[in-house]
Amino acid sequence: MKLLRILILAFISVALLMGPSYAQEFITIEGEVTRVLKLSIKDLEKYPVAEIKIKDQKGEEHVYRGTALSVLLDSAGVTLGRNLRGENLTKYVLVTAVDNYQVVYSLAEIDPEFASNLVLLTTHVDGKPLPKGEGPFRLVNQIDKRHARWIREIRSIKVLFSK
Ligand SMILES: Nc1nc2c(c(=O)[nH]1)N[C@H]1C(S)=C(S)[C@@H](COP(=O)(O)O)O[C@H]1N2
Ligand SMILES: [Mo]
Repeated sequence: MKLLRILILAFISVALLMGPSYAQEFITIEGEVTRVLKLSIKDLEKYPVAEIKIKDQKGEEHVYRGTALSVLLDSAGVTLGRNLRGENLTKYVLVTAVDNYQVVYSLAEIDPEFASNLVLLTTHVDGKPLPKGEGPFRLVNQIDKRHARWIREIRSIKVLFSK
């Protein structure tokens, strides 16, 4: 009986250490980039951390942690900052999830030199990895009052020209 208890405890500990099992473990950043990025949660740890403390749709406050999307796009060579002008301003970011849900952001609303919005590629909420069905990656942003663009289970992030 004691052995069984130890086995069950060991199993639970291993399951907790492994974290949630996701439908997809990585995302790609592609399209109008100079370098395609394929990122897992581990890869994202190499980038600077940013947090947003914000209410969810139910009005409950949470701390979302991840990396600013602008930092990742910059690392993929996307036109931001001084290069975000002229025809580059017609580029948009198409985000696709595992369930084929899609949302669009414009580059200008992601770029901190343009907008005071923070668009965060999150991996953690309240100190824990995003739950199954939500993670490993979810976009959260400061500005939207409705959270329909807080896209869960992201599969790809594509930068595209609108013409
Ligand atoms: N992948 C994916 N993300 C999604 C959706 C979806 O259908 N699929 N629905 C969106 C909508 S319409 C809302 S309101 C929020 C709801 O977030 P919640 O489930 O955390 O409350 O998730 C958004 N993210
Ligand atoms: Mo929604």
